[in-house]
Amino acid sequence: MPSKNYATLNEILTQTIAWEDAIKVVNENEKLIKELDLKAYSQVLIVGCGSTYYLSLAAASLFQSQLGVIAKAYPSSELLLFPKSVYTDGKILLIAISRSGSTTETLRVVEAFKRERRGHIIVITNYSDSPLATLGDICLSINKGQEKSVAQTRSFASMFVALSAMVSCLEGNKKFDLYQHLLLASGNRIINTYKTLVEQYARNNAITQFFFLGSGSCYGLACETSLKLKEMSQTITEPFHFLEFRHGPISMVNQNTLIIGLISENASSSEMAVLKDTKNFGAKILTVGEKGTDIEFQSGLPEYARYVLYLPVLQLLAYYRAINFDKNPDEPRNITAVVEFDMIS
Ligand code: F1P
Repeated sequence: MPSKNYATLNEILTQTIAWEDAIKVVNENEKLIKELDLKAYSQVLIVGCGSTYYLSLAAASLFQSQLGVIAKAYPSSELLLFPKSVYTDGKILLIAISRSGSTTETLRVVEAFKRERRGHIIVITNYSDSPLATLGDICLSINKGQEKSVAQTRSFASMFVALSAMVSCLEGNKKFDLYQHLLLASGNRIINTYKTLVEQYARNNAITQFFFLGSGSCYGLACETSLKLKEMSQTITEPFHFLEFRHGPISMVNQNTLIIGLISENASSSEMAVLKDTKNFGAKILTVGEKGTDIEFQSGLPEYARYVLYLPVLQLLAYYRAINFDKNPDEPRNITAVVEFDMIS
């Protein structure tokens, strides 16, 4: 058992309160969201840095597959340093995501986008009083997702729920609050049911390298949950798209490898086949998904509404790994909660 009362643990365990807040905030902004005419945009760009870039990856996949718009994710810095490789003619919908609302790259991107009148801006943040929050045509600020810890856990999940609810709202015919009860109850149940299992994996010192596999929206979530493990415990870990793993990375697999598979609904047989290959090379496997997996959601929710359920247990894996190595999960080495700097040009 952890000897100290770390904020990270509390933030992971209580995160469904922040999910609920996210749904409330989207409901409050429903009219403005519904006024957006997606057909009017040449593309939807979703940007952030670090965790919020990975959130953008998951969200872009969700936007394009659910709403049929061209949606792309970029790290904010790419729009600043290589704008021509990103921007297209025509009106753009920019979704800027930042827990703090103060990250320099994201702020500069939004300011330039506004100045150049490229289209409309939606801001997603956890701080309604941040500089970024004032720059959006729509601002979804989920204040209950705020954290004391450096690594994003409940903040990330809360902003992801907001994006999922926004997709629902833009689809027009569904209201995300229909799913609210099931989603929150499933989140709490999954945490309680599986926290001991993930703690066992985290404390297994025979495992020295972790790979997170995910495709579609699960790729962004695989990147994020791998980042959690890296940040909190400095463990060797990388994310990959499922089938990409066979094209080289599988060479890394040995008896000390854990492969974590974020199993999707439609591609599960291909995903399971990749995992079987890695098992033949000695890897241990931990699968997460709606059913037929080691960690089962059993939520009954449509896939687009339940992606957030992958997060809490995999965040806990990172937390317990940090504890196992006697590291402070609240303050990972070498990083700060916000990266602010003077831009050179
Ligand atoms: C982005 C971010 C965090 C990360 C790190 C530095 O912050 O990359 O994801 O944990 O500590 O900043 P934000 O723009 O989402 O506030």
